[in-house]
Amino acid sequence: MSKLHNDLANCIRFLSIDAVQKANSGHPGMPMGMADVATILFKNFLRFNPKNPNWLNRDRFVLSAGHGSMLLYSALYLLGYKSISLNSIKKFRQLNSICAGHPEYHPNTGIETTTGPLGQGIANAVGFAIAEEILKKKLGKEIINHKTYVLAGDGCLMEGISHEAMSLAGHLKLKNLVMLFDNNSISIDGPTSLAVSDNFKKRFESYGWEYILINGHDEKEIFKALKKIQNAKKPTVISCKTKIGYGSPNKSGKSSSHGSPLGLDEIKLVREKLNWSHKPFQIPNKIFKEWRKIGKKGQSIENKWIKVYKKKKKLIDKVLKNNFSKTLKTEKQNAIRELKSIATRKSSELTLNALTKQNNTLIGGSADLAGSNNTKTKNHKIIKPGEFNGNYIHYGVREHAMSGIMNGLSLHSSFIPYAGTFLIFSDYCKPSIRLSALMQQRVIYVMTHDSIGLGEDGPTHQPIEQLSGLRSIPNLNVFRPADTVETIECWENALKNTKTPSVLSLTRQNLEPIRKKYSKINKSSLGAYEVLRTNKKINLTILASGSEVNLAIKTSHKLAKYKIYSKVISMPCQDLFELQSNSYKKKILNETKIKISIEAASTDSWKKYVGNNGLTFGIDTFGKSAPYKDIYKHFGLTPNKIATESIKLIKR
Ligand SMILES: Cc1ncc(C[n+]2csc(CCOP(=O)(O)OP(=O)(O)O)c2C)c(N)n1
Ligand SMILES: [Mg+2]
Repeated sequence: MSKLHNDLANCIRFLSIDAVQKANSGHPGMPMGMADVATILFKNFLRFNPKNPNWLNRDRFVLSAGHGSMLLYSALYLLGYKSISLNSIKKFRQLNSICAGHPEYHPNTGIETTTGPLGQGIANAVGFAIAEEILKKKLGKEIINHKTYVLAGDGCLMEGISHEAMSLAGHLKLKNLVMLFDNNSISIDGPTSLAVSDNFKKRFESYGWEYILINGHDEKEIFKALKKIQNAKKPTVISCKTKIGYGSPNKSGKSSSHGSPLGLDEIKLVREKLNWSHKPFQIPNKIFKEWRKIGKKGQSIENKWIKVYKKKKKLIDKVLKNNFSKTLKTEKQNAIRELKSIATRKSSELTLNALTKQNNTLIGGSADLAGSNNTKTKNHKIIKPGEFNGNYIHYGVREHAMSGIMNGLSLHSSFIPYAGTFLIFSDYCKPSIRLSALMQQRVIYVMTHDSIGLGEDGPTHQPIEQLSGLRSIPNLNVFRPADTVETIECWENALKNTKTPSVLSLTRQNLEPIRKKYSKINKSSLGAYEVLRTNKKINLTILASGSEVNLAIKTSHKLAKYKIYSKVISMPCQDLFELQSNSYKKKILNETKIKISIEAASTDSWKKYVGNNGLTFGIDTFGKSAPYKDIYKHFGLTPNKIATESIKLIKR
């Protein structure tokens, strides 16, 4: 190993060691083990420009093993990214430091995605690689042609999401995707042999990946492998045999270096062993300059690129432009004219049909339920292995990877990913949905078969607690439209909220139209609004969403016969309702003392609106397998039953 290489790699090692020690928490083992690989990657291969972290054609580097965050922060600082100063490294894991415990996505900083939940970064990287291929087809390879590197550890590869994501990546032949596998055979509980005996070579090759095994501390082997994969024909994994905590006499190769400070005594020994006589956080000028030199080499490459970009700018702007409003307005007018009783999943398909007629950056998909989720329209072109001139992805039965991949598609540049599964299987997507929300990505989850209304498939398929659970995720809009007009409006909201992901909860069963008059206003954007009142003066408020709005209307009319007058509030999005002014909220909620809610799901998220004087009509047990009208009856979700209970409540 050359002295220069050792010096460069040791900068990453000691910044990581010192930051973890100062914070008195964190993970030194991985950065120490992968410093050699990272150094050669950044020095010789990765194309990037710290002066413009957003450069469209940069190589993407994803740290899937997010606990090793100090490796990323050290590299970004050393390379000259403005986002990470030495001071922020000294504040590793402290309040408001960009150097958070695990990397947190911030645009334009070099931190490409939020990682920490193991395996997510792999799916994000697959999303980046797909985005790169699609964009290359749209804009040409002088504009887009870059690699996506993902650093993943044993833990990432144990996670189910890695199997899903890598299998799809192999199938699609994502040749610009490279995994750097930190194959140190150690995780928290000890040697990975406690839990894993996979044959990695066979595993990856069976996915259609190329597998290269190297010594992750051998400068030449690392260089050779990275050089070789520059012209790969399929995704590649470079399996780097490394020593966790490399350089630590007592802790290297052991899980004790994984996730706690090495301790001052041990750090002294590491300094001796690696010949690093510098004080904590001190990088000798000469080596620092070498790192900054590496950071500068991308500038001229980007400058050349900018010249080509400028020539093609008009075309690029045109290709990446979205113009949804006019289309959605026309769709709303059509819906009012036709007033069809259709399922909201069908309403969503009609909306998508209109949206996909024009050029835009929507990328659709489904986890093997295209026909049920109604996510694929006749205008879609399918993305196939090695063929990326399409806009629809058959994700296969891989809900978790699908969601993580959508995060990658969204983070990459201009794409708006949407994809479907059954609402019940949002549980299989949840960790990635949460990250869409945390990263403020406009990812749209089309979740159909959204209640007992799906009928005979029974309780395994009928969501109960999912809506309440999803509503409790911060910065996620959960939409449950009541008819076609609301569905169009909810789609519009999902597209307009560029920093918030959305879940569209849609029915399998047909619904009668609620909104029968055209209004320019997107009423769903208020989160809740009045759809009916049976008298000027009322003594009951009925809140409902989706398929139960019609039930609420029928109940309201029934109650009027007994001279109990009410208003019906359609509440397609609780999250947006929460953002309205106090006076609007009061107008909706405080007109009557007594309120009831109706939603064929867990009543949890309605209690806050209904309060102690009211009743929540819903389902707090598991569903049933039967024709759906029988299930509604079984759970007392009928106008008669709800009216009877409401009369009792009011007369109490
Ligand atoms: C989904 C998920 N489960 C559990 C954890 C907690 N965790 C963090 S690191 C880790 C072990 C990872 O082992 P490996 O990837 O081999 O990292 P190394 O010890 O080699 O640094 C675990 C279980 C996590 N971050 N994410
Ligand atoms: Mg490991």
